[in-house]
Parts: sequence; C-alpha cells; structure tokens
Amino acid sequence: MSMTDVLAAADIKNALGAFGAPDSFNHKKFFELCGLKKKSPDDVKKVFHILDKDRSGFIEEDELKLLLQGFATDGRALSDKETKALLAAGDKDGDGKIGVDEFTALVAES
Ligand SMILES: [Ca+2]
Repeated sequence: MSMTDVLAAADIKNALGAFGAPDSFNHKKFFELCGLKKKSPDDVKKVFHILDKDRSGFIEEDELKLLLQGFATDGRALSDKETKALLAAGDKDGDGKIGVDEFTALVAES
C-alpha cells in the first residue's frame, strides 16, 4: 500500500507545494488539497496505517514530524512548532499520540 494507491500524485504534489515555506503548514488545508478529506473512512484509515510507520497503532510525535514524507518522499519535515500544533489538534484524549479514530476525526473536521 502506498499513498498514491489512495490519493492522486498530482494532488499530493500540489498540497506539498502549498506548504513549502517553514511554519506554513495548515492541516485543514493540506487534507483538503491532497484530496484526503473527500475520501471514504476506509481510505483515511489506509493513510493512517501508512503514516504509522512502526505499526504501533498510533501516530507518535516523531511520525507526525515526518507526516509530509509519508505523502511523498520529497516532503519536508515539519518544524517542532508545526508538529506540536498538529498533535494538539488531533490528540483528543491527551495521550501524546494520534490513534486511528483521532486521525479520521481530524481529517473529517478539516
Ligand atoms: Ca506509530
């Protein structure tokens, strides 16, 4: 399973290009631009499992930092500030990581 099995490569490229500047990342716009917001819950779960690189069942802070590289290998790493903001937006139960339900809610809210 790779990201382009779920999302169009052109949409991913467009979404990554929109947030090339440091500290410009906005997850709501990103999930919309890359096409994920329009996808079914099953597809959003597939994307979650791609981003959960160590298959722990959660997206931890180190995986969040490299979220964009999960979409395309040339994606930039998020800054610490962007990573913390994204974690705060998604981590509803405050355990410091994002579970599959939290991720699908984060995408749906965007
Ligand atoms: Ca993980």
